[in-house]
Amino acid sequence: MTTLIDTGLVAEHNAAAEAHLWNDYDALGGMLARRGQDIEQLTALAQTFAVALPSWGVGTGGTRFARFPGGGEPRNVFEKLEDCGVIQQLTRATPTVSLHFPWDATDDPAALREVAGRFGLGFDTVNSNTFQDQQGQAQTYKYGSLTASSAAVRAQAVAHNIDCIELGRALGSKALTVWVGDGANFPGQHNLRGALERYLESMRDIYAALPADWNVLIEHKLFEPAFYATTIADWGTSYACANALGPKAKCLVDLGHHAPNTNIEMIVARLAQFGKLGGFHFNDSKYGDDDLDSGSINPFQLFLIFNELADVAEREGKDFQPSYMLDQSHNVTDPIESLMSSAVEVQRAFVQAALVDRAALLHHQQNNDALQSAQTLKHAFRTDVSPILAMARVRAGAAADPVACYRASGYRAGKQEARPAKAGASSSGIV
Ligand code: PSV
Ligand code: MN
Repeated sequence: MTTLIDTGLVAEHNAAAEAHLWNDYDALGGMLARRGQDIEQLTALAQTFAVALPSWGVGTGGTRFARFPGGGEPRNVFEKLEDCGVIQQLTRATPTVSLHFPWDATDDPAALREVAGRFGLGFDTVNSNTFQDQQGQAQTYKYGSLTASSAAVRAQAVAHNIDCIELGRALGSKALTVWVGDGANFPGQHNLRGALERYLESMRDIYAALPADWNVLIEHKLFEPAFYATTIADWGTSYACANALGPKAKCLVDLGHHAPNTNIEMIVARLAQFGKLGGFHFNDSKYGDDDLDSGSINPFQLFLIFNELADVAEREGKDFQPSYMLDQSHNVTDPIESLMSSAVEVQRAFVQAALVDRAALLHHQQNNDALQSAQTLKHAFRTDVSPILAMARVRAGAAADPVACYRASGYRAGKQEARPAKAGASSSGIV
């Protein structure tokens, strides 16, 4: 396997961190033991955690207004894989990459597989893109794609999704994520029911092209770019469509795609209860900005989501395997640093949720003890599991402190020289 950051440097970094890490780990272990929890089991659990990287996330993203490219950005899908390889090497929590077509278009999927394998990476869900026009495309998506009033536009959008399935198949993916920006900007612009009927008709054709062991994940989003009525705006519509399509259709929850204050953990519980929770795009949001770093605004919400996931896992065991992906846009940070810290934040919520004393919680709930129920959750959330996460990384050969180690490696400065920006480079971020 090719290592992108010098392993000697990682070892040196870890050796310098180790004395303090052991002190903190032992202290936390003692505290957890008093609560009847085994730190070693929690560290082993942390090592099972995996979240996929969005290929588009390693480029500097942007807002709707501007993009401020950073130096040394990846200029093609191979360079994106290289950056993802760095994140995986230093965190060991991101073993797969989620590609987006046609941004990551390739006529040689075998080469992609080979390069990814070199960096210890596999491929997660593939994403289609019918929310912008591509060069040379016959029909425009200006007025929608899977829901368009034009049959020719719908056929083009369906064909693109089927191409994505074919590519994904060659890469070893097992699911297609479909997000469409289709909708209306004006009342009366389109018939609300008619648009959803056309969406379902298009999705039936895509569904029919799924291999036997594949899923299609329907991603909802409240608004943007359709500001009046987005066709797949909420989990209810997503659920109804997944249900209408069949067992291989599930719902994907992008945390940033909800109105402020929405109870996302309840959406998670509902979708799981009815067997339709297919996956996540993790990020954070304050107002309508849907792609902030995971856990940067509301880490308690992230914890509460994982608390629901722990509840489902307890009920359903190993059959419950939703896809975990990050989906963020980085306008003011180094994307590699943001993705590493987000992966760690999601892993943190996963481990904190495992600290919840579920028997005590059930007891308090049954006794209608609202205060103690809430305290049981808060007790787990307030526990700083950083030493567990660091120990899990060090034992896996990753970095005790991924961002510090990355900064010390000079990787970005090296890439600034090796990857001079070129005009018309492939889109490496969200613009
Ligand atoms: C849309 O906002 C979204 O969340 C979808 O997942 C897209 O595929 C992704 O962002 C990239 O634009
Ligand atoms: Mn998303």
